[in-house]
Amino acid sequence: LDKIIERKRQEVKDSKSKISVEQLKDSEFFNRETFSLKETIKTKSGIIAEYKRQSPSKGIINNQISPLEVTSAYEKFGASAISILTDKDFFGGSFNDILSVRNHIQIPILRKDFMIDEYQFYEAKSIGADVILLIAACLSPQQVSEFTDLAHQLNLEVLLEIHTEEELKHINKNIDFVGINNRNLKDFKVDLQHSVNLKNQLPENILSIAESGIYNEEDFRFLKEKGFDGFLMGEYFMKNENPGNKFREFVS
Ligand code: IGP
Repeated sequence: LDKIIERKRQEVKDSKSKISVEQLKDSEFFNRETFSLKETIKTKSGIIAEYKRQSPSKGIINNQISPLEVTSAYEKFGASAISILTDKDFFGGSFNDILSVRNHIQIPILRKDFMIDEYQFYEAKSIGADVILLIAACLSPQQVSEFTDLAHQLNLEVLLEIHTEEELKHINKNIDFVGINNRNLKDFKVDLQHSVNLKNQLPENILSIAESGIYNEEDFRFLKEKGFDGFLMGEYFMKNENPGNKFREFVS
């Protein structure tokens, strides 16, 4: 994670020197009306289905099929939102993975990246995102609070990801969703029971999302029974030749 953050700082520095915030504000998507995951999480399957080409823990997952083909199937078969990785160096993603689908998708898109600088929030808005991820493991509670305010000014919803009891301190009343990562980002181990224990310590009435390592219906049903409102799933769908078909099977 430290390596990713270090690389991300350089990346943001480079982007800032090429494109100013003013230029980002001129993009065709900057002033669009966003879609709300707070709405679709209740009215659809609750699944945030991810387009993920590769990851540090798994290597290449699926680099053959286009974002549009996958995400339009996710939408058609009832996803509450789409998650798209935009990190290039570690996840093989790009802004274009969002840009190429934005005009074709009528549900929220989560820009999945490592947010460490205000500039990235303007960037997220300019490429057509509706929701952004804040990872507690790489931010202070103060940063979470400031970034949440900025995101809300831009009409972006905020998913705060936590994994430890210590990170419960990062939660504030303004964030829109708490995501509990079932996967430890340091050693990549998945532990669903750990997430349930953490969920039981959340403030009441906050929307909760179980993230990662949901690999079968049993995992899904277990987490649903424990009261999670949303489920972020990537690899289970993406490791198939046709992730959209896998999604359809899963929800039917
Ligand atoms: C999806 P999975 O195990 O279903 O592919 O996980 C998603 O939760 C995962 O990609 C993720 C992630 C992250 C990736 C969760 N938090 C933070 C990068 C950064």
